[in-house]
Amino acid sequence: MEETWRWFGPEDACELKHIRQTGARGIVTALHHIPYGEVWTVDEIKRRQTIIGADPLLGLEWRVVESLPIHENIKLGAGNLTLLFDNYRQSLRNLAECGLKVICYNFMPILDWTRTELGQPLPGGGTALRFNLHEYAAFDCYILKRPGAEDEQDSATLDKARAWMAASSESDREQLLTNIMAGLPGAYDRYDVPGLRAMLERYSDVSRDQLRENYARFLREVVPTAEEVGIRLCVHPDDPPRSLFGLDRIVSSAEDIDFVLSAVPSPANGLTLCSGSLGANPANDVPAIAERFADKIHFAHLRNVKKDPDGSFMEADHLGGDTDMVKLVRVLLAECRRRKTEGREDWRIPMRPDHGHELIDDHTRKTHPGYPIIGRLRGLAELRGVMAAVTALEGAGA
Ligand code: DNO
Ligand code: MN
Repeated sequence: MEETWRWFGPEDACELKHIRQTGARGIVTALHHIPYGEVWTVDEIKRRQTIIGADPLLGLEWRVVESLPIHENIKLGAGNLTLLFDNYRQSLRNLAECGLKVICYNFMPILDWTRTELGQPLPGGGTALRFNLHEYAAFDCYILKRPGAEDEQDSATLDKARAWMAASSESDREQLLTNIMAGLPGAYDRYDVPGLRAMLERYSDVSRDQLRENYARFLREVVPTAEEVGIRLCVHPDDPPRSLFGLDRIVSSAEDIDFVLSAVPSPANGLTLCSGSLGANPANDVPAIAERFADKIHFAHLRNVKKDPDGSFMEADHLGGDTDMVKLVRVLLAECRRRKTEGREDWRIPMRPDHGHELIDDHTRKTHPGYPIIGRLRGLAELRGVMAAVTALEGAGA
């Protein structure tokens, strides 16, 4: 696999020279400053490429776009969609013209990855990201006060949620909102409580079937263009893979992925295999999902989670959670080998360590939540070891 590293752009406290020191050479980034729905121009794309390639000694190259975001109106099926589809197709053409072929996106309504806790202490002083069901429930039922939210929780969770509310200060509740919004990639994007309520209201009459249809329509509109220009689109699964705040999430299981890939069958319609996102649902057997959809995996996010019985989970060491990472890497490397034998140009699936713990002095740098340098470096180093061992045992060339 090709080692890559997510970089949030020139404002990222993780600098390009740091990335080179991790050993990764492929850059995963996006033009986060361009508002959702607008065209990524060739000029803007090239400007970013120039920055990434400025120091030839580093040998870095922009390899994966994460993400080319989908405007909320496309998910809602509302407003002037013709313009939004035209713009998305134009961005794809422009990216292809600049040599960018792997484009990750997601179809999560309103939010991106969602956690309630960004600094769960680890032995020795590091911290991890965590999703606590009772804190999520406290926010949904008693801060957001979403009608019907209490009916979705069992009584033990509601008791814990009420206890959390009783013990929390105004600033704890403000922090919970900040934590829930932390996954939005624009760094400064976030909704306040009234803003989130207003967005949820817009989704109130979008059923799960309608959301699926809106997604299928998006695929019908853009996949043919992607295929024509040689782009491999790859959807990132929902994180966590469950509905949140009454919003359906439709890329959470093997059945959902099958729906997406079958909606418009094409090599351009593929998957970002995110082991941490899929792995947060106990019904998902991540290596089996990877095996089933191997041919359509265009990008891999490797990380691990440790689940609690109530639906809470925390981000574990990359090799230490509930997903058998060695098994997963074997599946992915077998697919790389298979493609190589077929002479496919996409045989080296790009992978990146997805999220990492905040370790040692990571807290001194203002990196994006979930994306500290040392924690990810540890993850990449461990995964590199697994990849090297599997390659040595099962065949070179991947
Ligand atoms: C979570 C992360 C996400 C992901 C975006 C992709 O697992 O990888 O931030 O990058 O949702 O669109
Ligand atoms: Mn991911």
